[in-house]
Amino acid sequence: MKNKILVSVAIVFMVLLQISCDQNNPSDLTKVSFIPKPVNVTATGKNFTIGNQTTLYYEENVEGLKELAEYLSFELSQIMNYNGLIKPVSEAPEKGIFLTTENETEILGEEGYKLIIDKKKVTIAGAQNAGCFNGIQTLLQTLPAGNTENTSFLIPTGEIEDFPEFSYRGAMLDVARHFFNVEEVKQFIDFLAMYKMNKLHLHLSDDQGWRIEIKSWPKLTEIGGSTEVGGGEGGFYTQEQYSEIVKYALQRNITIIPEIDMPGHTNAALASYAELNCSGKKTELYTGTEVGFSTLCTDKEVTYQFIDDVVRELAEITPGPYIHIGGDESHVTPLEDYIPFINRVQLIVKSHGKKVIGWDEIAHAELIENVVVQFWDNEKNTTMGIEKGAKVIVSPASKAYLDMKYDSTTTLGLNWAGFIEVDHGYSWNPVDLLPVLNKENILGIESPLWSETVTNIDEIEYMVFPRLPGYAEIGWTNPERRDWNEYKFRLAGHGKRFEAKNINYYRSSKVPWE
Ligand code: TNX
Repeated sequence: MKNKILVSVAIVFMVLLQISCDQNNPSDLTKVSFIPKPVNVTATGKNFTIGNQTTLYYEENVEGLKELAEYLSFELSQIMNYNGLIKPVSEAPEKGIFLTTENETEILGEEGYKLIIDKKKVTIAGAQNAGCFNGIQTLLQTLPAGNTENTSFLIPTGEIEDFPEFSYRGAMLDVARHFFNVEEVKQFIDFLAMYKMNKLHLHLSDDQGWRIEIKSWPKLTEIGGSTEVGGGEGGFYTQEQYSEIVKYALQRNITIIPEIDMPGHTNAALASYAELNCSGKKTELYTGTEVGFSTLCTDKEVTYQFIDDVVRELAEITPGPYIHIGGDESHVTPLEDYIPFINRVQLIVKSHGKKVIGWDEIAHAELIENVVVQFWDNEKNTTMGIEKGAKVIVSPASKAYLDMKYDSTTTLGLNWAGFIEVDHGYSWNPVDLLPVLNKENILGIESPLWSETVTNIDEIEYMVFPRLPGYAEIGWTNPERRDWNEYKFRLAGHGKRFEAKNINYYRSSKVPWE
């Protein structure tokens, strides 16, 4: 009898303990603040426990799945004292977390996935590895922003089926105006990965700096890489370092798109090699922030030899399909020189097996097949590009530029395209930007961070957060399912994540932070 009472007391005590531990007992999957918002979420009202020993299984003999399991394991170890095993299996396990690409639902496409959470097991099924990666990001968002003292978490059960609206979901980092080192670029890549963005455009050259080693033209980095806006010491990536960035990005489903801006925005090259100038004389290095004053000499043969060498070396270390040729703001290149120049450069890029992306001005040229025009400011150019058969990446400066100030009190950033508060940055649809744009001719969205005023990772974070998740959602989620007044609460839920990751974010008053 005594024993029975003791047992009952113990049970009551345990239940009470359980309830008090589970004050936020997360049993409704539909209540999780996912960004970007998934296509379909169904809740089944129970819990799965991720413990510090939960095994990560992956389907054997699928290239890349082991690396994805390792990635998940690493991410778990950042939010709890995780040290579970990673194991290949030939069929679905009974429990644990299971990564697989055995997926009957083809409609999920290259990047879609199913995330099935039941009481005993979590299954992440991607049609391809990219889908598994995206499923991992969604799973991570079901977990609270933890720390390494946590030993287990409860997550709600249910099922998610998800795939993106657009295949190109990117951001740009200007490493030319201010140089950012490999570690900083990796951090930036992690920000994109958290929100399922899959492209990082690196603006590798401009008037103020040349940032990528070109072995056949070594002075580009020796001289052209030696400074930056404000006169700091600048820097550049060796080809090895660049490859390290490419690899790090690829492990996170992110393609690097390198940009060499031309014929304008080229003072760093013109200061490195006299022969690239029409005058035959080197220019001075430039550390100011004006644009539109420099040009390669478009009627010298050496210019094309130079471009051929640069594109060849860059193509060799770039596994992604694109090379970005810039083409913007070439105010001192007469149009009659600009057009044949862009025509010829496109063929150079093609001859090295890559596709061309250029800012919307390149639409003045005759566009070859598969060219992508990046709309940043000019409707006429973009319309012309589409009429010439190009697809479009939308980066409207007044809505998507990460270097625009939030409001008049923001100390970093510029405001030539206006202020971009968090709600303004979120509340638009790519297909409604211009009459010519539609779902078929839009490849996707990119939000560029120009770095005239941004000098270190803290400042990058301040301009990027909390706007970046919004751009990620515009790229991923169908516009009919997006609404600022609902999104703002989900975004608020991510404030704690930013804090746990020590991200220096802008605490916009438009967001009801928790
Ligand atoms: C315009 S956007 C530029 C850049 C500047 C940026 C500053 C574009 C293609 N060109 O050279 O850095 O504005 O916001």
